[in-house]
Amino acid sequence: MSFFKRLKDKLVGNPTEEEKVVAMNEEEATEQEQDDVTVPAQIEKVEEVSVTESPIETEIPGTIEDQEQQEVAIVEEPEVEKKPSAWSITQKFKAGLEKTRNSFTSKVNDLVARYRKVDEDFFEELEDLLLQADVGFETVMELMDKLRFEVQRKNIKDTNGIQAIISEKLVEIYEQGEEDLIELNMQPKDELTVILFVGVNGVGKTTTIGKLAHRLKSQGKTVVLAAGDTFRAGAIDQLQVWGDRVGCEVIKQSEGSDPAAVMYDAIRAAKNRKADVLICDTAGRLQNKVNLMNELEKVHRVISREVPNAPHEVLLALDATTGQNALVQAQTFKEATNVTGIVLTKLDGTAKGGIVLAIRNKLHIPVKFVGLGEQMDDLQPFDAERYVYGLFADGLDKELQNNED
Ligand SMILES: Nc1nc2c(ncn2[C@@H]2O[C@H](COP(=O)(O)OP(=O)(O)OP(=O)(O)O)[C@@H](O)[C@H]2O)c(=O)[nH]1
Ligand SMILES: [Mg+2]
Repeated sequence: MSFFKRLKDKLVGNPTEEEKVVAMNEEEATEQEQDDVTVPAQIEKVEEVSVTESPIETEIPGTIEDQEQQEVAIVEEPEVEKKPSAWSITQKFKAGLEKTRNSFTSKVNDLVARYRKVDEDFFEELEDLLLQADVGFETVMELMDKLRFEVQRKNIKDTNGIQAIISEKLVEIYEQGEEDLIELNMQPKDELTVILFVGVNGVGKTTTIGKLAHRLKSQGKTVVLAAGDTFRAGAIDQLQVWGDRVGCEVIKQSEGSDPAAVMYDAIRAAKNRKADVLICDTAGRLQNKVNLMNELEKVHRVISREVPNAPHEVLLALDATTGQNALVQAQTFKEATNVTGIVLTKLDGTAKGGIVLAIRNKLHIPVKFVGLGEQMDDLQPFDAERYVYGLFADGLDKELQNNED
């Protein structure tokens, strides 16, 4: 099967007529929320959209109310599995990667227009652009080798369509091997799965816990949250707000208490309630790094003593907007705990979304989820095809149309 056929199947899926209507309604709702964005339901109709204001920088009046209404609706029907259509998930990646696309892809387009012919100078400039987008040195080198080889093999002379080849090769690089690790390591039915979140302060741990709890709840799971950040004032309340919003019980003690004791309580409570998943929040800031790492070790120890083989996931939250610094943080945490996956938050807030590829290549820890915005359903499992589509949406729309079967 050709790359584009595969890509199209993945991005658009095979929606039933009913799903198409649902997708269109969802997209209309999004349009109303975002006001200035047009999101057509059919790939053939995708047009260039106007620049959306970033949710980080702007508060749209009414958004909070709208959000609350949506949340109430979700809390009322927790048992119903609302499976979003493939295309609506694709659109989330497209929206979340808008900053990167506007910065990186417009430069690539500019390059293509200036060069027309593929030659060594073109490759060198492209290499620079990829490095600027934080893709990471090794990945860029690997990609450039693949591109040169492909261009030679297919005897490609002009730069038209080079975005499509870059997309294909990026997916190829990302998908080498570790695909299966993206799924969360969930325990069989009737057994408790424990997920521990770690990361420095402000990266988005607590917010991501809320979003993940919402995600798991909408899959019909019972989720309990453990307020393990007893250090920062307000952290416990923040988790409680998420618990109320999503409809999950939050196990907590007073500020300043021992986080390991909170975990102990939370595990007992989760077992008593026959919960499917316990998600544990932790502090991102302590007096010093040694304290932070010691605390994590202790928390880890208590969890694994109470539940065999737990924690089943240790998810490290990294803030995509911190660029290469995120890689340094990851190294530190990797040394202190057995990190099983990364959640890359705030991908929507950076123009250097290439960091996903650098993390994968440098750390060999799978990026399990990406944060594409601040709404409850803006946490998505990482998906190389959708990510690449987010980078090159406009160029790829044309290719996908040309490859109609
Ligand atoms: N735009 C955007 N903002 C996000 C995302 N994830 C988290 N945030 C925001 O990042 C800020 C910090 O998030 P928190 O969840 O409080 O971070 P934390 O890691 O728990 O921080 P500490 O509790 O201080 O350790 C909040 O304003 C979130 O709304 C995301 O994917 N996109
Ligand atoms: Mg927090």
